[in-house]
Order: sequence, then C-alpha cells, then structure tokens
Amino acid sequence: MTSVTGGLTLEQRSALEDLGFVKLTNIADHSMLDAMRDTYDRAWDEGESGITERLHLLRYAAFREFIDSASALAAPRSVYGAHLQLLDYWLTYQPGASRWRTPKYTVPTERDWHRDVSFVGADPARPLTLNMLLFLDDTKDRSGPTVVLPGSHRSRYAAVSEHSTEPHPDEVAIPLEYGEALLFNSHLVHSRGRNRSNRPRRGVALLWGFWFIKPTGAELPICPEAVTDASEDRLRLLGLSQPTVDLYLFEGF
Ligand SMILES: O=C(O)CCC(=O)C(=O)O
Repeated sequence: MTSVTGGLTLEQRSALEDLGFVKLTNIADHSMLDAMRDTYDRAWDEGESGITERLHLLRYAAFREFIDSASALAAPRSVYGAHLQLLDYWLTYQPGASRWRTPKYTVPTERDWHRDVSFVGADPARPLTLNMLLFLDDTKDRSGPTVVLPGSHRSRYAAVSEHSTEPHPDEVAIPLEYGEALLFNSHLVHSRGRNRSNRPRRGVALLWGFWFIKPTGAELPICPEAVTDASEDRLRLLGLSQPTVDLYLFEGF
C-alpha cells in the first residue's frame, strides 16, 4: 500500500472500510520519533497510574508536537475533516522478555483479544472512532507485532471472546517499522503480540473520532500543558473549541 503524507488514498479508504485497518508510512520524521522515544520511559514511569488529568501524555512536549504535526493528522482528517477530535492518548508497553518474572512484570499471555469500542456504528467507511498505533521500537517477529482479525469490525459478534488469550487461525500480524503506524476501526478485534525479544516494546496509541463524542476522562480537568498557548487547531482537536456551527451535520444530507 502506498505511503501517506497528504491523507488516505482511495485505495486506503477502501481497505479501511473493507478490512478495518490500514498501514501508514511516514507518520513522523525521525527527529520527532526520537524525541518521543527519549521521553517514553519517563512518561511510562510517571504516568499510567493515578491519573487525575485528561490527556495527561500532553504534559510532554514531544507528545504534544506529534499531535500538532500534519503527518500525524493527515489520515484521521481524511475521515473526520474539521470534526476530528483526539479522544485518548496512551502508552502500550511491554518490557524485554528478560525482565519478565521480576516483581514488577508478569509474563504476558499469548493474546489479549478485544475491541476498543463496542458500538458497531452505521457506516464502516465513517467509523465513530479510529485507533492509531505507532511503535518506537520495531515490532517484528520476536517483538510481537499487533494482530488483527480482518473484517471483524463489520460484525456485531466477535469471532473470539473478549480477552481470550490464544492465537486465532484468521489472525493477521501487522509488523511495523520505525515511522510506520497502524490505523484501524476501533470496532476491529485486535490484540497485542507477545514480546519475546530482549528489547522493550514501546508503543503509543491514539483514539480519534468525531467532535461530538465524549473523550476518555471527560470528567477530569485537561492537562494544563495541553492548553497553554494552544492554537485554535489544537483546541478543536482537544474538543474545547467547536469546529462548526452544525455539530451533527457532517456532510451532504
Ligand atoms: O500493543 C498493541 O499491539 C495493541 C495495544 C492495544 O490493543 C490497545 O492499547 O488497545
């Protein structure tokens, strides 16, 4: 599939509709990825428990710069246009296998099948929400690429039970190189792979969707760094400034 710099191609739109996922290249230049990688371990250590602020990853400049970049926004904007909202932003992390069985980390199961959103939505070409996953370490072979069940976003009933732990005969692995990302319909059944390498598996996950949807942690105050000196585009992206007068009228009648 061809690369993305200016939004999804027709071929990619059609893959997203039919299969439920598409691989993106050139999601960020290497200096931006390096900055996220340099911040990652601190963000992980400081962050994922005891959260009291919405979109707390935006505390870090490197993670803010990514969501302001044209290359990160191009593909989700192809689907939601000016109505695009960032609903959630989190880290998906597995240490190198050599650290399993230390008091802090337990050996992960082979799979953890799930959907991130269980509303089917009316139109697979225009999903309510989309997930984006990018990794700051390559995910290939032993580092456990993400696996998906292609087409499963179109069915109300999943072919596996939630959080089941075994590989599935129809699963497809999506290895990602540095600078690539996976964009998928949040109703697609997917799982992390298990990291068997001795390197960490550091990933970043974003949830994109329509502006009218409530974000994760809507009841919490937004992280202050996210809004200090924020551009109008950023405020819209964070759901704080309404993009259009007709909030629920998205395109032609
Ligand atoms: O780490 C991965 O490959 C997938 C992460 C995931 O499924 C999630 O964060 O919902």
